[in-house]
Amino acid sequence: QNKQTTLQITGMTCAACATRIEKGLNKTPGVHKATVNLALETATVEYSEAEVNVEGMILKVDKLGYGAKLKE
Ligand code: 9UX
Repeated sequence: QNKQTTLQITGMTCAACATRIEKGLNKTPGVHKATVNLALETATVEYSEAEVNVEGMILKVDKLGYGAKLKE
């Protein structure tokens, strides 16, 4: 099942941070498409809920050295 969610990201300083997070999320199994908006500090992720969940995405962003939580 395809779903879309938006994460609130913290810790991004420059545009390359956004690219790093995008690449990392896009490499995560089950993520179809991740787009990071540096100005809004968000990541919009299209994913297959059978393969990955929000917790897994947050963990991935955390491993890359940034903070993430589900956007309110
Ligand atoms: Mo820019 Mo971000 O030099 O981890 S890549 S601050």
